[in-house]
Amino acid sequence: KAKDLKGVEKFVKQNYASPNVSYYGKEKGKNVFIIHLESFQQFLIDYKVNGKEVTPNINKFYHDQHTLSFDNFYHQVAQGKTSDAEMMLENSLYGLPQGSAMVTYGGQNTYQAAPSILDQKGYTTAAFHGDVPTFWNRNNAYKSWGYDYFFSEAYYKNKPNYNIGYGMKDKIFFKQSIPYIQQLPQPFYAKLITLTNHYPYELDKQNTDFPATTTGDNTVDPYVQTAHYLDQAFGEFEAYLQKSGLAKNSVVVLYGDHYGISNNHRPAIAKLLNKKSVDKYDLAQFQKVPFMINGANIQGGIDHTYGGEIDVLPTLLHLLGVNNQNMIQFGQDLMSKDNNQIVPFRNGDFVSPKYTKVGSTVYDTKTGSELKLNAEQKQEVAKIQTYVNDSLSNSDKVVYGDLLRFHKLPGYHDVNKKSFNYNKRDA
Ligand code: GP9
Ligand code: MN
Repeated sequence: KAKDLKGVEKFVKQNYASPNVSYYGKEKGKNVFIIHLESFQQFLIDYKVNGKEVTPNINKFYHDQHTLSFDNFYHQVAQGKTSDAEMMLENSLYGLPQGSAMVTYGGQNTYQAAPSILDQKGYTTAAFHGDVPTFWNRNNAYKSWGYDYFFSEAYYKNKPNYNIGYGMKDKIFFKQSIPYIQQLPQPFYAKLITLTNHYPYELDKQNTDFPATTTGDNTVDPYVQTAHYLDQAFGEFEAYLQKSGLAKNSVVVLYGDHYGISNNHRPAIAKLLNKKSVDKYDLAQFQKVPFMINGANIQGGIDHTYGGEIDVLPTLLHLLGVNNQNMIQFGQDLMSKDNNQIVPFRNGDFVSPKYTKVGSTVYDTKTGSELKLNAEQKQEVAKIQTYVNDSLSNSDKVVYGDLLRFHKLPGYHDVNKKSFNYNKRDA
């Protein structure tokens, strides 16, 4: 019901983080590339096997003088995995406690998502992914989010050796996406979702030129090999962006959607991190994924702000000079001085600069030691917990109740889902 929106609006307003003047509108009108790095964890950055960097191209991008890179950025997905990440990135709404919001509510709900917001600022919007369009209900959710185009499997030439593991190989995917990108009227917002670095981390012989790790866990050890392949694929795409001149008038966002190595592999994780063992604190910190924004007008560097996927949309909108003050978004601009640096996980756990809470245990984020809370600390933790719970439950209210259909945004009109057709038409 419309009145359910009132409480949600109040929460969002109270937690609005105003833009940072040194970033607001800095990349106004630029093209945007969102590059979704499948199962890519932060620990891979600058990680070496036998003295060799796993991801030299991504590392170079990470340290570029025009890349703002976050090293305390966490994925916040639950069962919806990739789809939860997409939901957060494009809507600043959380996935659901069970299942996938994109599957259950992607088609029917009203959204005020990145593609439709930018579309109404003159952008062309397109999503690229080498899988079938029905996976995670993308074909319906993307219409609700306002994507003009969705280039999925049928748009890509396929041969038997083009696939490995989960689907189309990333190098082929990027290469074949280029002709479509070249046809997009500028400015555009383009999201490219990679796939090869997906469990079970399979690669063909010709691409296996990188050593596996030697933890002895067969599920874990090939992970760096597919990550290395993904890095090469990104390197080739980045080279195209430079050569074509697109890099100069584009913002390139890189992010990892979720963990690749699940918590079931503790002994292997310990070996990878060069530790004797890992506890719940270590596993919480192991949920870090990369988040980087590159743009010609961005003064780069490594930023230690604590944040997560829910924060990407407000951050990006401010960088593009889009006012989100009246929008229902649950994240906060990571560049904002008002940012509260609380990272809620879907199960109610959280990370903040001071406290990391896992189940009923609270750790000191800086040292990793378990805390016996004094009265003052108890109060601080309770306050953070209230924010976490309210943030998740208000977001859920929006999704379950389809509340955005009642939320009128000045200067914005609802998406006409019927105006999109993602079927491939023969040329
Ligand atoms: C499927 C791909 C994988 O198209 O995006 O999703 P995941 O299994 O990582 O959630
Ligand atoms: Mn994924």
